[in-house]
Amino acid sequence: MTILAIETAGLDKLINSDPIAITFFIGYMAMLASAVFFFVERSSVDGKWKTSLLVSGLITGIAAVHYYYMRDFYLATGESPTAFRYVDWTLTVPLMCVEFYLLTKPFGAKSSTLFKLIVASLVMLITGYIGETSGIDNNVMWGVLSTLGYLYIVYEVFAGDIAKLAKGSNSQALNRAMFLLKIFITLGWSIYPIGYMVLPGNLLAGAFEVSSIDLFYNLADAINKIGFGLVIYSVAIKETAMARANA
Ligand SMILES: *C/C=C(C)/C=C/C=C(C)/C=C/C1=C(C)CCCC1(C)C
Repeated sequence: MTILAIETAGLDKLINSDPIAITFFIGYMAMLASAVFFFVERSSVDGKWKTSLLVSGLITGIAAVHYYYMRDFYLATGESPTAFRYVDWTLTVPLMCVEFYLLTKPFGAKSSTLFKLIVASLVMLITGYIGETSGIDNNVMWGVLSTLGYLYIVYEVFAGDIAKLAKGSNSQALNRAMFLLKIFITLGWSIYPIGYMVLPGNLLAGAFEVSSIDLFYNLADAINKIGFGLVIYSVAIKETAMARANA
């Protein structure tokens, strides 16, 4: 009886230490804890930084809710929760673009810059979703289209509007944050297309099991959503301390 109930709830997967199920659990708790942290820490920073921390809290909070559902879906079906995943990303990636916008706004960032970043991220995610759900014959082509959207974001941050505006600042804390965010965008975000390539018919099919796509995505989400938020938190704390010292 008990065993049956455990199996029905999908908990046997955890008991048998399924690494994917475990990363869904850890991901959920980590996102929730981070969201609480960023919301509470808003009171330690000044003025405009409160908005940046609010956005960090929203990114991790939205992810926490999606991880809650993704974890259940995975335990119940053993399948990858692709639709939940993409709904999460469609909300959180544009919010990460908002973080770049907020960081560079004091140096003249315009809403058109934010608009371009958001359009590029939507292109990246919509084509990626079609690729993941369209089957073996087409996922390479959609993956390539998605990568164009991704590369455009990388371009904006390294050489486009965001890069030019960040140069206008003489704040050491901001320059350091921009440096770290560039690492997140190039190395951290590149984990996603690598995960995508384990799909059948794609470049890494056979090298990894298809199910490992969720290991890649869960790892990447934890690094990028929480790490990104912490970088912003650290610049907010430093800039607040400086402003208070000069006051
Ligand atoms: C919090 C979620 C984040 C930062 C998600 C980022 C997702 C990507 C950078 C996804 C990129 C993809 C490609 C570049 C090609 C293959 C399809 C995707 C959508 C996995």
